[in-house]
Amino acid sequence: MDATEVLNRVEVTRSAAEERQVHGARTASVLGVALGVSFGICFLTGVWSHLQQQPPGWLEGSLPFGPTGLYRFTQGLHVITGLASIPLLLAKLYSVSPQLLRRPSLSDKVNLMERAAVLPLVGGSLFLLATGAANIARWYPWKFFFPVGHWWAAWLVLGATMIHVALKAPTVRRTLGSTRTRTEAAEPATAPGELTRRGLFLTVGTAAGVLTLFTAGQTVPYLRRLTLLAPRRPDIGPQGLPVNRTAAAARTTDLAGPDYRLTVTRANGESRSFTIDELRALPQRTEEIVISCVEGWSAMALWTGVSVADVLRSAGDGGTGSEVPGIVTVTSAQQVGGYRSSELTPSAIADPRCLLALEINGEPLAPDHGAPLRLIAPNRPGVMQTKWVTGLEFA
Ligand SMILES: Nc1nc2c(c(=O)[nH]1)N[C@H]1C(S)=C(S)[C@@H](COP(=O)(O)O)O[C@H]1N2
Ligand SMILES: [Mo]
Repeated sequence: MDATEVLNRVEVTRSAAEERQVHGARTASVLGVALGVSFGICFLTGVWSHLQQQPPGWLEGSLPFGPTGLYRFTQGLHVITGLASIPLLLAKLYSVSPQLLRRPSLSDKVNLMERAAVLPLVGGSLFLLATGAANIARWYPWKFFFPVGHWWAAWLVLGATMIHVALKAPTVRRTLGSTRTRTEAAEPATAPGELTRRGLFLTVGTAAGVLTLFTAGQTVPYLRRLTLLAPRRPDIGPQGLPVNRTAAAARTTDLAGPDYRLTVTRANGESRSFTIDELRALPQRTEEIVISCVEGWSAMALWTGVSVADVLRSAGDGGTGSEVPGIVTVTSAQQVGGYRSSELTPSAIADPRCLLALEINGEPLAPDHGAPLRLIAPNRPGVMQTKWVTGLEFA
């Protein structure tokens, strides 16, 4: 047996001794892989949500309009995986706490790099999960604009994760790979009174499971009755639907009077206004469309109104000869605060289910749902389903 072989043996026995423990490499690897999966799904669905809300110039107008409930699915997953990541991350931090607190060795370059990446990784992940959870509880104890902070932190965490994964992949492969059975035989028993690895996995699994089960009902209809921990029950609110910003908060309470007008303004400044009766005289459509808030709740409703395409057609081309609009901005009577306007891409406008709704489930819209007119379209973040609509403006 030569020196390397001896060293290899020593390494195997040492790692075997570590592995059984909650602070060992195997525990950290399993939790790391689980976190990788949940963070990965959370990241991809988050990027998707961001692209829907703030498409960069080169993408604007070319995002697929998609199936009706696509955004409900992706954003539901985003919030579910984000919440499940909380116990996973806490367990992972607990598991690696001895290594985290150990002083980095200045001579070991790889170790230094690993430790340097851990700082943004841990800080960024805690920031993402904390701000995300506060956001769905609609608690904003910070000064920055949530989507922007959340977005850039996600990229920081992605970068740090890539470095971390590259450096840790050999450990994960070693601890979860085929050598496991050989090393496990040599594992010492856990000290009495110490949390076993199995115990830790059971705890974190239960926590993640309970959190998911009791919040997913805000978007998964079958789990509705179990929606005990989510901030919203999707069936509670005026006309059986939650409200994020009320009419009072948006100061639009007396909009639905006889003076109401919807004004379509062309790029050349020409405009055409519609009264409620004129809108009612246009072809009416009734569509079942889910409203999916970025905060993870969603609710199905039956909406009746006119399609945006019909309104634009009826407003005419203003003598410009161009029937096909580019981006159209939907404006509202709300004067201050976020989400008072949104943009419609040509593919959204082309879909006849892209509605300006006058009714919900057969009743005129309640003030809190955007009376007298609100936008509702398939596969669209809730923040872009503009309420109290008063204008359509060509870019
Ligand atoms: N003008 C305006 N429209 C708005 C909002 C707003 O704050 N102002 N909030 C949006 C958000 S975040 C959501 S989830 C939906 C919710 O619609 P609802 O209150 O009818 O359920 O409205 C959207 N439309
Ligand atoms: Mo929302």
